[in-house]
Amino acid sequence: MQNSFSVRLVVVSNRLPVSLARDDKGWTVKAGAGGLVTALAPVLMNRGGLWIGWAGAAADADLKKLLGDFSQDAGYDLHPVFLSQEEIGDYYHGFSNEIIWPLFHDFQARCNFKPAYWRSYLDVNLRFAEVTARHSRDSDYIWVHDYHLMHLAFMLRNMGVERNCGFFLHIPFPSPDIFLKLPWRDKIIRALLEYDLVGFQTHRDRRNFVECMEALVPDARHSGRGNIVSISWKNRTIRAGSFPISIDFNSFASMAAAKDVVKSAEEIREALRHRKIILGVDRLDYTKGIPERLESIRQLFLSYPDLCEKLTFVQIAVPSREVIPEYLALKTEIEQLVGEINGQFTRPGWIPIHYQYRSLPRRELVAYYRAADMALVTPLRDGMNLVAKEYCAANVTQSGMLFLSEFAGAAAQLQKVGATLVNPHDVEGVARAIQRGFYLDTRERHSRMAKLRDSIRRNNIFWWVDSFLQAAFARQLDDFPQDTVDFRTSTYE
Ligand code: GDG
Repeated sequence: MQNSFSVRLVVVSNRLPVSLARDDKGWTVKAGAGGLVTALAPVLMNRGGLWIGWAGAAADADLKKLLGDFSQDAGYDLHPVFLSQEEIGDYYHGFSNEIIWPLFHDFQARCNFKPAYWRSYLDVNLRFAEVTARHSRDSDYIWVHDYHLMHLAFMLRNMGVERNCGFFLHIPFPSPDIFLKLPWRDKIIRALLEYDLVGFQTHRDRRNFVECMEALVPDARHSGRGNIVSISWKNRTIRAGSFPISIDFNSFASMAAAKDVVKSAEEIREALRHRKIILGVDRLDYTKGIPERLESIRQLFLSYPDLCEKLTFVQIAVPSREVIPEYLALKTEIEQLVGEINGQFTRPGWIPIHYQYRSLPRRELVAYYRAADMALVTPLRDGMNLVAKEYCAANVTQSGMLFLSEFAGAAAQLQKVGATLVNPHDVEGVARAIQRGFYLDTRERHSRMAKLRDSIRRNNIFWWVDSFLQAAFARQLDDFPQDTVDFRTSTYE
């Protein structure tokens, strides 16, 4: 076993954790604000490390220098991988987002199984592996993220480069009846077995993975039943576990309590005339169930007309993958539905649905979380869903309610601690749940939200990173301040 204290961490993901912009004066680079960067940055700084990923821009001498300067400030190195326009089309939009994304979310009819996509995916995984091999050493731990890079460990091994490698899948892993439709199923399942540790969001995803493996790799044997199972294959031991991802709870809670955010939240409530606010926040993606959610809102006002003028639904849809035609079609569908429902129910001084198609600055998003009386998080399928957790963290008044799809990974953890589970396809059921929520006793609401917040506070993003790396190194680490992680009280779901 490696001594974890001497191990440097190499994170590999499709995108580097920075956002780049270019104007007449040249490039500017800003640190990414996502939960993953927040959680991994202290680990990378503490033990030294690097992050490898596509920069989101074409190769350019200025950009390389800028990333170099940025690395110095960040305290860890960033190594860009450059992709051609064709590779962005075939590997990223094609294989990753027109095959794996729909298939792994159970949308098999949306898959475009184009052989050219597969070849590009292999080429790009090889390029990532080459960059990883060049910039890492034998003793490093390589942590690869997500479905774009399932073949990275396989490529390293083929190149004769031995590294201890872990992989975490941020999206669901499908059951065999769906996975077996993938033309490259054997190669992908075997490529995943080239990792030393394979992490999933939930027990269910891990179980699906093991079932697919049983169907496709008869000489692989597995044992154990807890969070982590052992797999023996080709004289190696591979471990597969569930590690539900989370958020930086304290940062959302303290932002929600900040003066300017309290003021913005109050302004939002005032603009909506202090009616109860139901909130939806998603990337505009067909997995998020936005049309179904809008139908539930229509059903709510049809079934319970007494709630008209008492409730307002706010949907924030963040532009995403706009080059894929299906995403544009979905945008049109949503706009039509919003127009139709508003046309049906609007009264003087009250519009039932407020729809915003844009990305909000983080503080404004948190002000919406704080202002909302209820959050409607109803994906048709989701690896975890961080919006559900962020809403609870920001609900510092503990008066809000979370309605959560039973098909979100977050349901496994949050259903036991106060989330109201709904089936997003059942528009009458969702409408009924909201109506009951509207009249729910204040004390009951407080008690549920307090339990939700407590669970998310304990199982936060630092706990997640730590539990993955503990499994990787088989020991506890000391990368985080002690008050951010409490291992003894945390449980996996
Ligand atoms: C994938 C998996 C898994 C949203 N609107 C705005 C905004 N956001 C931020 C939220 C949240 C993130 O985007 C969305 O995270 P989700 O988890 O909900 O969804 P995916 O993007 O699909 O993420 C998912 C996740 O990976 C992590 O493993 O949970 O299942 O699909 O953090 O805050 N941020 C800002 N403005 C917005 O308008 N600033």
